[in-house]
Amino acid sequence: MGERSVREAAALLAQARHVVVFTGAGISAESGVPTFRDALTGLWRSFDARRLATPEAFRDDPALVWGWYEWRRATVGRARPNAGHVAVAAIEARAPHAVVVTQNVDDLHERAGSVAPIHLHGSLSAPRCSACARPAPLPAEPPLPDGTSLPAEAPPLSGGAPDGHGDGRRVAPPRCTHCAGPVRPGVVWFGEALPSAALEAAVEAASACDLLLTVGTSGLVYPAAEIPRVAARFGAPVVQVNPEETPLDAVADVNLRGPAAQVLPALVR
Ligand code: BJW
Ligand code: ZN
Repeated sequence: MGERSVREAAALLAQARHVVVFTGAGISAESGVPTFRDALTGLWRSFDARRLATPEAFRDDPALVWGWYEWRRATVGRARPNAGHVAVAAIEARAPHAVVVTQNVDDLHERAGSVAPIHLHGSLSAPRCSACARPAPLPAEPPLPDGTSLPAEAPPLSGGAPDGHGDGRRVAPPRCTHCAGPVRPGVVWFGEALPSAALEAAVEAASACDLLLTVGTSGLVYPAAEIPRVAARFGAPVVQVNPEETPLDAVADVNLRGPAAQVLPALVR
């Protein structure tokens, strides 16, 4: 991460009137929330996240999928916003107009002080009935995460998941109080449409902004990955914060190669 590019990005940010901050799992990584591509730690390592995050997986094995999301909800519940989330809230407070658009299903932006971030992929804390779509209450006590605390010598699990109690992994979803259908996480799975109001608001903000800051996303999952591209197409400079190369390198005017919790605070000093 060159000093010059940090100064350049900070200057772009200071001049911008309409700012969009677009975030992905990488911004929560330093809070201890695994990124999506790293999400399968511990007990979950033998599963494929791309297969778990689908309507088909839930239909075939609701307890497996619900258990995975409950484990993730507990992980997020224990996590705290990091300096990157705090810097995003500072950017929002300073810019005349700012919109945070996140692909994350955690609530760490809100807990850092961001006002009404747009959640393109839903939320871990808004379950609903998979049959009638009515909102369902969250189970009162988030279970303790245990997938990461197992001894390293624990045998890897294969596809046929053992169930039973106390392994913190397979958890039968609650039943809807209206129709008894299985309750599902309020997130957007592969093959499902994004919430249309959220997507429209994000596209509108991106097309009207004069700076888009993209942070901690692999830029691989559509239509969310269009958001920075929309801003660029409408002529806004794009600044990217990511320790790795991504397909968005080609779209970004400034690439800041580093972790969000280090780079973002340097932009608002
Ligand atoms: C750090 C860091 C640090 C690490 N600091 N950075 C066009 C082309 C091809 C395919 C498609 C297409 N359009 C649609 C599709 C299909 C599909 C798709 O995109 N597939 C691609 C994989 C090819 N899209 C869909 O299915 C979408 N729906 C749809 O298109 O519907 C059409 C439809 C219309 C009308 C009716 C019906 C249907 C839905 C996509 C939903 C995605 N859902 C998930 C799961 C959400 C719930 C959950 O969390 O379990 O969303 S998938 C997963 O990916 C999750 C994330 O939000 C999303 C993006 O991931 P993200 O945030 O970028 O994380 P990672 O892990 O990929 O990357 C982390 C990054 O952080 C890395 O770059 C690291 O380097 C970096 N990093 N540490 C900063 N400290
Ligand atoms: Zn129902």
